[in-house]
Amino acid sequence: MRKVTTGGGWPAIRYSLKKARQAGGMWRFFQAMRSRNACKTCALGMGGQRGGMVNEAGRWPEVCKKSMQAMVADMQGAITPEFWRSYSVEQLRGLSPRDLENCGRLVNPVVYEAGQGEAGRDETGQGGGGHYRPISWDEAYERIAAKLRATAPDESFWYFSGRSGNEAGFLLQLFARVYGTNNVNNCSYYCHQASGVGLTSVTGSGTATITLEDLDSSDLIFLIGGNPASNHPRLMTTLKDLRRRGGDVIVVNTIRETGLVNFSVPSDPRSLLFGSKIASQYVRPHIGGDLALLTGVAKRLLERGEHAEAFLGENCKGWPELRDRLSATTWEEILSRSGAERSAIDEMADRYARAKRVVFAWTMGITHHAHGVENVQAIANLALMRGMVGKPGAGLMPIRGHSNVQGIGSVGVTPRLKEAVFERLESHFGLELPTTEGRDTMACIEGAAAGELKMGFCLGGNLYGSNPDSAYAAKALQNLDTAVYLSTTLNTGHAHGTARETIILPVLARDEEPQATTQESMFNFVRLSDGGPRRLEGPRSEVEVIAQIAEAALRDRPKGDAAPIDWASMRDTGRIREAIAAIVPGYERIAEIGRTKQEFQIAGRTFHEPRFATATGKAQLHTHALPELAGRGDGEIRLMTIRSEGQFNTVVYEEHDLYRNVPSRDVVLLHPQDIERLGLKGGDRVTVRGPAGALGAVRVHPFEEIRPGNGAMYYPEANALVGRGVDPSSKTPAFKCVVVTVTPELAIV
Ligand SMILES: Nc1nc2c(c(=O)[nH]1)N[C@H]1C(S)=C(S)[C@@H](COP(=O)(O)OP(=O)(O)OC[C@H]3O[C@@H](n4cnc5c(=O)[nH]c(N)nc54)[C@H](O)[C@@H]3O)O[C@H]1N2
Ligand SMILES: Nc1nc2c(c(=O)[nH]1)N[C@H]1C(S)=C(S)[C@@H](COP(=O)(O)OP(=O)(O)OC[C@H]3O[C@@H](n4cnc5c(=O)[nH]c(N)nc54)[C@H](O)[C@@H]3O)O[C@H]1N2
Ligand SMILES: [Mo]
Repeated sequence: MRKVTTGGGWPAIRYSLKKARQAGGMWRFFQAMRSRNACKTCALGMGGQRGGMVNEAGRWPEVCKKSMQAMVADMQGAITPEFWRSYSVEQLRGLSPRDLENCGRLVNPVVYEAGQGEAGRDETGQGGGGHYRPISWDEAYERIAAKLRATAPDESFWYFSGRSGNEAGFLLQLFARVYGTNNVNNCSYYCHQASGVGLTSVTGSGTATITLEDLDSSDLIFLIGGNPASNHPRLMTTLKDLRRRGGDVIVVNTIRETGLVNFSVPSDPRSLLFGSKIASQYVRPHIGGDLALLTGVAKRLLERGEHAEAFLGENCKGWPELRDRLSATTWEEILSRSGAERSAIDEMADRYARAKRVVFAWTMGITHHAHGVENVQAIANLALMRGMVGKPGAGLMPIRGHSNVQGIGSVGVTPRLKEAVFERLESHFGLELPTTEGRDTMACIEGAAAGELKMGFCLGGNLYGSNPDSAYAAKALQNLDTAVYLSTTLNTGHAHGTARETIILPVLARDEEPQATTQESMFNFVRLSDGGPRRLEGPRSEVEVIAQIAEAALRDRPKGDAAPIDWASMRDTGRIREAIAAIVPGYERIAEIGRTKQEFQIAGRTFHEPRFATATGKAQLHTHALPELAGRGDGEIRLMTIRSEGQFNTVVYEEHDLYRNVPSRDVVLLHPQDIERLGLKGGDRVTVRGPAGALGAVRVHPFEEIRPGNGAMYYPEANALVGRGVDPSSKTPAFKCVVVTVTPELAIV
């Protein structure tokens, strides 16, 4: 395979053309890509009323490979009734994520009843030769409603991915609470929850403090623990422009990612031909070493007196404590717990001290740790030390994952509602809502495993595939009486995350919805998706399905207890938006958006002045103890689980990882020094053992780009290894820090 030395570029363009052909021709495909709908993949924000492939600043064309992949997947043909007869659940379990996605679009409600008179089931009634079988919508609704009526509300849980619109998210959480539970959560608990918790503890608001335009006037961006060249390629245009303006990009990443060194922006001829340099400085700490590294940069600024003493005194709380802690922390501790060189830390501090408007951006390399919240707070400390939060062109920017994960959180898909939202929900609808604690995502899986939960309801996503400890997750979900999935395509969750009764309901993608829906970008910008013509007969609108189930399930509630909500009227997304406007602070303008088409910035979240959303109006600094690096024992490797650019989360589109030059996914990426240390050779078959289990027949792939001592494997496959330990503050698993051993497989003679 030819070595790829730049991200993006011609391979990305060739790929677009190939995808267009698969989608039934260029015209059909680009019509779909250009429709007025928010892009389906990441939350950088694209599309909406300005048309597809246009960003919030009006720039066009902004495309990326994965948005094309997602579009082509939605443009597939239907899964036929014949398919369900041919493939048993057992056979579906043998299919790869890619095969399952390629089965086509779900168009019929289907039910699987584990062990119903089938041979081969085990003693728990699972497995065997059972098949999903198509049922009518009416039967599906009645079955679900009957199960809900028979289940105690707190024995149910409700998981949401970040793909659905605000309307479906709001409606389903409302139904779950009226039904009687706060076991409502979203994929954020496995993603950016540490950012939300960390930012709230600093500014009083859990999202980015800047808008997209702010990036265009900044002169330094820190890019920490993320690989936007693959995962948020549109950000690369911004980084390229910043470098052309003479600004700096400091990348902090355990892997030297090709596209963060050099990237060819497809829509820019000069960049496409010659490539654009991205990183001005590239620092590679050990996995989990960021907290110590960031503390080191802060200490250096303090030692040189380059911090903004007046800003810290006027606009922040906790500076004396942080100053004392930085002084007391030794350089020895900082270097040994980060793995960074002193010279690199000094250079970072120098560049930072020279810059005038600085943005700090980060992703999963920061949040997927047992100290994820502390990582985020350390980033905020560093930014506040030079007054870089609370002015234009500077601030804090978690680069979000799913296209509407932030909106789902805003409209109430969290176990605990913000006080204002709780009160307004009650008064707007005249309800009394449950005040129980509500479970986060991992607590739901553990509750299911313990038999405390009986019913799971998932709006999109792949709870099984995204979960650490796959074997445990499968057992937990299989321990449920009923699982309901609202999905567009098949995934491993439908095969392994089966309950005694599993029902899949096929839903429309947002660009097929008969009514408009809304999504919130990571910059707190709400956009309107027009929807569009349905591609296939069968799937239904998410809001319609939710409203029907709510109506059926609550129909027989005794009067006085039943909520006075007219569920049938809630099929109208405009009605739902009126409720959101009345209930969610900052969302008032959503009431009119269907009519005016005026997309808007959510009030109260962007900080261009140093007045924050905390009780005192000041930002809060935090102090931390520096964690020891994990996995330093003999024969141990500190392992991160990561994405390739040819996948979107648990959906794998391509076997090879183009930018990292890795031909297949069944590999462990190790530095040649570690391969030698462990007595292995490139290409060896090995067993990798982690806290949750072992994976066999893994191939050793020599990978110079990773910092020695650390390894990488692909998610979701590697979830067989990842343990269930979570960050105590954000409940996020340490997906990026799994201590493993790698041992050769004995050749079978
Ligand atoms: N193509 C594509 N795009 C996507 C997705 C996808 O699956 N495919 N998923 C979407 C979603 S939901 C999300 S959340 C985002 C995820 O976007 P990213 O966070 O960029 O994705 P990951 O693959 O999890 O990569 C984490 C990066 O962090 C680095 N890293 C790992 N551990 C550490 C560490 O301890 N310290 C530092 N400094 N670096 C570390 C890795 O080398 C890697 O470059 O992408 C979104 N966009
Ligand atoms: N080991 C490890 N585990 C991880 C991670 C990691 O880096 N390492 N990353 C974590 C992260 S950041 C995340 S966000 C989670 C991802 O967790 P999830 O969001 O739960 O998973 P996805 O794979 O994005 O879900 C894909 C499915 O969503 C459905 N879908 C697609 N579009 C729609 C739609 O419009 N409506 C509906 N109803 N369904 C739709 C399709 O059926 C598709 O199969 O995984 C987490 N797990
Ligand atoms: Mo994510």
